[in-house]
Amino acid sequence: MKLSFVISTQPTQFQAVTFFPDFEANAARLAELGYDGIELAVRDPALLDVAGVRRVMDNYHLLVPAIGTGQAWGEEHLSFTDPDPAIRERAVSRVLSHIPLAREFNAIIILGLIRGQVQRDVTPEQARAWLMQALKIVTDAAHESNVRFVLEPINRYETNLLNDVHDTLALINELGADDLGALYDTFHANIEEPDMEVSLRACGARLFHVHVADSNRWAPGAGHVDFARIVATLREMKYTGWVSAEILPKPDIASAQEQTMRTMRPLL
Ligand code: LER
Ligand code: MN
Repeated sequence: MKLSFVISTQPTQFQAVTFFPDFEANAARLAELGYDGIELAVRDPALLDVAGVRRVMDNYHLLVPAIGTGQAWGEEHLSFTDPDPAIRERAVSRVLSHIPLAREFNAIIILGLIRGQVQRDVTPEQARAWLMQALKIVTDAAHESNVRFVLEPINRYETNLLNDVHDTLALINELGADDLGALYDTFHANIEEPDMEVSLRACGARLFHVHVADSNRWAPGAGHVDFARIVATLREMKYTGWVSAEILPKPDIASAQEQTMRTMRPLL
């Protein structure tokens, strides 16, 4: 399994995807620490110097396993489930604009908070139907490009729509697109899942991507998640994909990156 670290390419209020103004210096540092890649959190691909990112990644022999879209919600409140059809359409267009970027880096696209929330005066059934519609459009559009998506269960304090693996898998299976899988984030799972190992196994072949953070969203090793058990389970599942650290820069970013490497590398 390969190890990556999540970095935002644009300033963000979301603390677990630290924005590094000097992307190159940070890529150099992550490469030196032994990371295999950088997961990019990209609010708007139109604002990204794609050739510049490509040059830096190639210089340091780093890959881009995944591209996050959550900041389009965090910074602009775009979502697939907004009652306003114009906002839903903008959210879909935005994610469609992530497809060429994902293709460029052979990366997966993460659909996390961009799904939105069940808003006031909207039924959960309606929100789910809007979400299905959006997922259908983006997966259909990406099919020819061979770009895959992951839907991420996110804990109840961040959204009221799809908090656990069970509900997320049900929706993925109902859509039935081969190129939509699940993202398992140990931080969210530690809050929502009765048994982290059981829910991880339940993802089976639908598990396309993994985020690691400890119970406090600090680096693995700083809380009480049992990463040895998680990785052993991934191995038994024959998971060969990426494990990506999406963590708070605590006590500071350099220590968090080092601690992630110290904890995760021997297990992978
Ligand atoms: C994203 O991967 C995530 O885990 C959320 O908490 C925020 O988007
Ligand atoms: Mn995550």
